[in-house]
Amino acid sequence: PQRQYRLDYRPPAYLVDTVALDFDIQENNTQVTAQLAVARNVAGPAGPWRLDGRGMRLVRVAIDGADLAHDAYELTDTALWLDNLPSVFELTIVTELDPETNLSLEGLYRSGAILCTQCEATGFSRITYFPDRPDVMARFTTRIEADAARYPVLLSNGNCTQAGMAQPGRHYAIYEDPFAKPCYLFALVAGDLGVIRDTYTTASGREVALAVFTEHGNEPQCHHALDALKKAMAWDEATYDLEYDLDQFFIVAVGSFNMGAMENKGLNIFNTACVFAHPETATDGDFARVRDVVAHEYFHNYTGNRVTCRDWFQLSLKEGLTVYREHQFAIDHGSPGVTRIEQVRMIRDIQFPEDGGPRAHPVRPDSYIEMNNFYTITVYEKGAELIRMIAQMAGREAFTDAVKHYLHKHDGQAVTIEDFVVAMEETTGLDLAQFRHWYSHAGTPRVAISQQHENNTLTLTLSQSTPATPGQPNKPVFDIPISLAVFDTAGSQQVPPQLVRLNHARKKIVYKDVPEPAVVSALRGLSAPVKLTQDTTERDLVCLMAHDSDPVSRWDAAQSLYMTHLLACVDAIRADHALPGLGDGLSQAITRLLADWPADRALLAEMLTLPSTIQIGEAFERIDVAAIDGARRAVRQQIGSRFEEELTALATAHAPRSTYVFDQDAAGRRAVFALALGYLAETGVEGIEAWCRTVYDEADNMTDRMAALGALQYCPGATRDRLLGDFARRFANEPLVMDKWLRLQVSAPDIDAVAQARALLQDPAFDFTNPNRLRALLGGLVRGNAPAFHRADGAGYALLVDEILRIDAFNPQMAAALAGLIAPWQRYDARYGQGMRAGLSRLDGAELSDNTREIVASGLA
Ligand code: DPP
Ligand code: ZN
Repeated sequence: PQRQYRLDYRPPAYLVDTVALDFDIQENNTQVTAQLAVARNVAGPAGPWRLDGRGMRLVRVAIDGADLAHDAYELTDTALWLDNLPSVFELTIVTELDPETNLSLEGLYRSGAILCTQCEATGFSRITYFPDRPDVMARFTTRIEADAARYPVLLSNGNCTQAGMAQPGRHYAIYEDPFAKPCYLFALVAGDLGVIRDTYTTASGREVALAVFTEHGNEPQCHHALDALKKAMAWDEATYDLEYDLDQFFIVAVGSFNMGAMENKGLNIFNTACVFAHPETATDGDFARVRDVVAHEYFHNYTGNRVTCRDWFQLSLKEGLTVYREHQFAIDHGSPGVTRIEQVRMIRDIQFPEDGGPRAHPVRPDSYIEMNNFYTITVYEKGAELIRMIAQMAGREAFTDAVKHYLHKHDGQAVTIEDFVVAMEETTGLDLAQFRHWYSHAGTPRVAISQQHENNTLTLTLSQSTPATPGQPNKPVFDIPISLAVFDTAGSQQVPPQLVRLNHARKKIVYKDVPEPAVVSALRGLSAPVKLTQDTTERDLVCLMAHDSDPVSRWDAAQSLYMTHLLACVDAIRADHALPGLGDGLSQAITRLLADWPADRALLAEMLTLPSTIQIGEAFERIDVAAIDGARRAVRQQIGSRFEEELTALATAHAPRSTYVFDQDAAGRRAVFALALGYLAETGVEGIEAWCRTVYDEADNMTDRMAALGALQYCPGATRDRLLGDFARRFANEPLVMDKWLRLQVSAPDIDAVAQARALLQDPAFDFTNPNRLRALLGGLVRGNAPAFHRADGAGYALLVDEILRIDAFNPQMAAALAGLIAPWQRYDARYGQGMRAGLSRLDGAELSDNTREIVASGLA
């Protein structure tokens, strides 16, 4: 495996103007004929030309129509090298592939009744020999021919310009994409598909045909996605003046997909999990995710497709910006506070651990072995937070203008993150010289804020430092925007919200005429992706939780209060001491919250949710899985017992009564109900099982059903068994719902979850080639039931390693993602870390894909 370095970038040796692809789809074999109009790139290096290719058979190579003899080119496992080429020529390449046996889910493969493609990052080189790099942009024409009965639907990028019957029993379609694009955006679909259709008229009056395709029978689950697509199209026009640019925009939902979805030009291919949403089979969370992923992929049409990446080190150029746009869209279509809380939680629960572990890498990485290992939460979500910081510093209007300027300046180009930052500076007037460190350096900065208050002068001392990360021992001083406000203890604003730039190691800020006592609200809404320590008192936090003008800050104050108590409980468990009781401040705060419910019920649910076990683990040098899980459960029981009456009243007031609609208010009410039911179940209050049974039996939607089953996870017994059995029978034909069932099968605290997972994996009905199934079962075990996975005898690690080895043989992307779960062994208490490390060593001794080898090596480094 060769490590690629960002600084080794060289422009392509040859440019491809047009590509004509011809797919001849036969029973067990697809023949692809590619005709490329090629010209030497004057800016590129001299010498032979590399075309990438693997996992297929080369049938023919011809230059200007003349076949090349075998000794006129060099063929390796991963490339075709051509030399002594004219400066302008037509290249013909014929390859043969077998999509039926391709389980890697890259290139052309089968998912159920559908033949489909996945080309990002380098799947196109499994279809034909081609310079598989995003800076080679060509105009594609695609002809597909296949059996008319088996594959009545034939789709590719762009506009359909011709279709008809071919030889007896076969038909064809031709698609032309007028926009030059990199090959990673190529897509093809052939299958017997159901469809729902609609149209959208753009701001300038052009009519666009919209459609969502899926295997027959699933059409009723696709309306929400189609609706979301129209919302996204309208939002991008209203927000950024971006109008769709082709005559058609199609989404195809496939069951076997490594990612969530893919933004191929005009033909997005989605994991069914990010398309299907019907009240009976999808939860409120699923509805929101489908809406946001549909929007995300649509937004890529500009941020990604029209302006793309020069090389894969620039991935965040399109992903960070598109996630940011998706976040804005989500905020405009839901509860702004709660939507931001969910984003903050994602950063703290997933990105911070990645940034503090063996896989820490900058938002713009400097090297990689396998690009697919770098579709990470850091590139996506931290990348989006960097954009958000720029937007905060610039102001929303200036930022919007800057994005328009960037898209205009670089339309049709493959560019770099540096080009983006320059475009931001050109329009906003910001100096982002120091800010650029955020892109080049990994790690989560620590910010400390202390306050002194004398004679009505409030002095804040801010300081920063960043721990070393692998390969980057020394960190620079970052430019950190910190949102601050000051309140009095009754919640009146003393200093209005403002953005302070902490661009030195230390900085003092002085506010005059601020009467004592003052309560400082800092890093409001997570204005920068940093970890904050602040000398706030419990009284301050109780005050902010009740009065802060920003709902995210209210929630964050609650999180800090919970965290202090949780950490004390973890310490007590580790020292074998009695648990401390709920303190006065925390009790008061919860009492107040339960006496006066915020109108935004989803916010109430968030404010009553304890920090996750991962979040608690982040506070420790070494993670003690059992102590952390024990502490969190104990605190939930303390709250459940102390507030049983209030929580019962809360649940009663929010119990399901009307028919399901997915809107902010209704979803918030359901979230509060599920939360209260969970507390009561975990506390074991009288009659809870019967209540859950009633909710389950009477539910007209999946959200309430899952609320009942989620609560029953704490109540072993006949009721739980009966309802889980009913659930499995009722939804046996809905794989995505059965994924929820799989998660439930391994998440209850009282069961032998590892044995259960092993049994399910060995069930012949379990499709272990499907990533959604694997994520549900193995992800459900490792993340959803950490104490069971990390059991002392190492059986959890053994199971995971067995599965990684089995999966790596056919789907390296999936196997590598699973290996990432045990890579950060050094973050764990030795009791766990040794077993995780032993698992990595076992992997290290086996034959592995480059993907999985890279992850294992990072863990063992
Ligand atoms: N499908 C992935 C995404 O949209 C990769 N582009 O983020
Ligand atoms: Zn994306």
